[in-house]
Amino acid sequence: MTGPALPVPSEIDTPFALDGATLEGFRRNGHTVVRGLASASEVARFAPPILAQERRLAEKAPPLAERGTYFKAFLQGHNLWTRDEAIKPFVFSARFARVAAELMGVAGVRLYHDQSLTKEPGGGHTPWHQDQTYWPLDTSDTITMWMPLVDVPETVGSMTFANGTHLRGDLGPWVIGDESEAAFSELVERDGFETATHGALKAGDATFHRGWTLHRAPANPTTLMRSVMTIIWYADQTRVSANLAGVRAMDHQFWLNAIPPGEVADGPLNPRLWPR
Ligand SMILES: O=C(O)CCC(=O)C(=O)O
Repeated sequence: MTGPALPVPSEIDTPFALDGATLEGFRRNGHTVVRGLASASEVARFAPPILAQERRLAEKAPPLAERGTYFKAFLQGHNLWTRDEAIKPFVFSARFARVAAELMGVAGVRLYHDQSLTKEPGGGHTPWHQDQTYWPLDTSDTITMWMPLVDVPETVGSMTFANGTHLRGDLGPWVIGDESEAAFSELVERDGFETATHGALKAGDATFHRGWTLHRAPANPTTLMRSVMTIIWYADQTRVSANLAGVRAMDHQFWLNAIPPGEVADGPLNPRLWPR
């Protein structure tokens, strides 16, 4: 299928060297941190258009007190690259996509979608969940980059991961909410999973986690907007899953152009971003 035109290569496409400990930690734990992945000048270039999209969402959102657990956790913007050409080189970055491929140990990756995740001042916790519950992709080679565009202090914090949960695959049917928090808290306790966080992050640092890695994030007790941009990729040549039940049906329509199950997931919103 024909995809979107790729932006003219720029600084954001230059390589970034990962060390052996990062690769090994990611394989073992299903998550890692890569500090300084985007430079200060790259954050200065891409944060303004992304934060403009975030403001648009914040203006339309009902007061926090009127929202349930899911909508208290974050404001969500999707595929911002389709809304503003200025954001496209960030989402299509060959550097980020190559890091994603190298961490997973796959030859190439395609874009699933991007997502801004803003935890507002006073925003609630993000309950335990597995991202891949939502994704109709016939692979476990899926990965999310979570990059703050502002410095995130310890008091706000980044995500907490349950080490090694990616190796167990699907841990249950729960989507993000009070039930997932209760069920997965019990599972983490029962099965003795160690939990870990990468703590405070600077703008341009990033965490990466696999689609089946169980994770959550703390509430935001500060007055800071926790502005985060995420990008999700999957291994090139991945096929659409036969399981389109529940929340997966919506993702299938939105992000995979409703490509039939069993066919290669290479829709018009899913350009191959590494290798170029
Ligand atoms: O930003 C958050 O609070 C949660 C993010 C998350 O769950 C994810 O990126 O998969």
